[in-house]
Amino acid sequence: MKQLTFIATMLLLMVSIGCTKQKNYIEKEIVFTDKLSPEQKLKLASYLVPTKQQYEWQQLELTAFIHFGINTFTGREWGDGSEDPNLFNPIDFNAEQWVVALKDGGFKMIILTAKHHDGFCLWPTKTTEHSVASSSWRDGAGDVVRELRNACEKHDMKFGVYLSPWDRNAKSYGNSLEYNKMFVQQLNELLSNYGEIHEVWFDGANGEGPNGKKQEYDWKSYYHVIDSLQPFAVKAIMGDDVRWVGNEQGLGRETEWSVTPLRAAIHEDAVEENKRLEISATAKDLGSRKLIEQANAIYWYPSEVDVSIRPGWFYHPEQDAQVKTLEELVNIYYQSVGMNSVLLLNIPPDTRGLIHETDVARLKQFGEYIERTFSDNKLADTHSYWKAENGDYREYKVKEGETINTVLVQEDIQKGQRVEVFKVEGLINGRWTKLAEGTTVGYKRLLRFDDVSPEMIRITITETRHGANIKEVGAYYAGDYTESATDANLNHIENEWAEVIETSPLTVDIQGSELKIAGFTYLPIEDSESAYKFKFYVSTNGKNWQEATKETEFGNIKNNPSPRTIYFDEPVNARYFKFEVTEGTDGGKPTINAKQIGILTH
Ligand code: FUL
Repeated sequence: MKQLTFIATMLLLMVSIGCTKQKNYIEKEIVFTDKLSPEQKLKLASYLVPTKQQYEWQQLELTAFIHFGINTFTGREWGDGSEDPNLFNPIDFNAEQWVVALKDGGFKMIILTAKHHDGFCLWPTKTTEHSVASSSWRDGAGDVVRELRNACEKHDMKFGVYLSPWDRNAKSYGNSLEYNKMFVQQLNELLSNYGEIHEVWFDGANGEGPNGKKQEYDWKSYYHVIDSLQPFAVKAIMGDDVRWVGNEQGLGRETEWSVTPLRAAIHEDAVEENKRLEISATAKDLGSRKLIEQANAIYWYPSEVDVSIRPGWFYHPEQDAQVKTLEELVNIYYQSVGMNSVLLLNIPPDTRGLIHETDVARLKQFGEYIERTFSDNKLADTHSYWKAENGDYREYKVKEGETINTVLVQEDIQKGQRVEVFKVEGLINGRWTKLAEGTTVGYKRLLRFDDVSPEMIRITITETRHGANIKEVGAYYAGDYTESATDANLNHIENEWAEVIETSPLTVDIQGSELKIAGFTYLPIEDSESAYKFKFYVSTNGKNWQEATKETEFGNIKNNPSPRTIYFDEPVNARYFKFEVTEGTDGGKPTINAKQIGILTH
């Protein structure tokens, strides 16, 4: 830290005497001294740049998540750790099929859930018996991590691991020292035995251990293991190289600064400092001038947008008709890659151990669409690099007769992120017309507008923190989509309980007479507290109730408010159901808050 403060002061001196050679850029972190004025802090912020591995990661643009594990076989989103390892049996498992499908989609890296919150390990770890080694899959000799790693090697795909710190199976969880030892050993195994690892993903979900004991994670030791064994891997989410964008819906920020005072969990004072600045991963503003003025330190901490191609992170057969449409995926692309972020799209393999045919086809469509659109730059001019001060602009000739609806701008982030406002105009019938306006640019910014056929386009850098280094400008035509969204049927009977915003429990006479029911569905209302823990009862007479399912929680529903389906072990005869919410997502008074509740008959 001390050394960085010194560098920051030296750099400032050099900047203020007009010396701006490339070597003056500072990687990853600048600690401000007390004496700096707001202007000086801002100037320093414009000299902050990514590390080599952060820059390489950013250039991948499209990365993929694979959520696969015991939940694939139980239908849950969050397993509770009590699952029988024998449930894991992907009879047609084929990692190469995953890699080829993702390659077709244009993806450059795959991150596998080597261990999710249920603690089940997809490799034969020495740390626990709760792993593939205890399953009948390949007679206990299988290793998902190894097979996926090999397939990635074969197809020139980068590889990363998700290792959940929260472990609902480990007996030691909550006994901080002991569990940290186990976690470090798991990391050691993954990072020593499977070749190069390009990203290590530590999830932020952190629950209570047995007896309500809370686990204190030893982040320092975890990072030490990564830095020693895989120094080129980026550390994501609870790590300090890659930041969670703040939602699981595929939504980037309109104004996305990779330079931010947001402190990652790696820093001991992270909670305190982020509180002082009133920021968190979900904040709208993470890098404005105002924030930088108040900051004690700033980081190159770029955003990663994670979202699933299906409503759930894990595969659920009832979501086969809810695979995101091409249009939805393309919108996500614009909102992530087009908003200075890397996209991390999840594609969950099914119980066969294969990526479902619908998802494979959608990935291919997506890959082709992006390739078709962005390999055809409609600008006639070559893109010379330019340096822009406030108000500077450049004009570019559009190829004759071409229609465009997207403009791309890229900053040379190896010289910092600087643009604060810019505008795009088109010369149409001899008049300059405004087409779009944006705030931050960063590594890549895409702006969309209605179809136009201008003779030229003009990019104006309206405001910049310091001379902006514009590396690339392009104009494209993004064509129509061939298919439209299909509405999933969440209810098998005619009745529908929609917009139920009532005090729990909700008691319902289903249709006036008894029927056989196999399960129920719950669709939360977005942006509002929803049910997290629940009980679901049925009755034939409205007086005597029986619990219809052992399931009692909608895992991860706070961050991913997707439709939930709960199937009972056996169908039951019932005329009434009673849905009781025992805990809400925000810990408030439990209310039903459903957009829709449905009853399943088969
Ligand atoms: C979340 C987890 O709780 C989800 O289950 C999923 O793994 C997602 C990517 O991160 O925080």
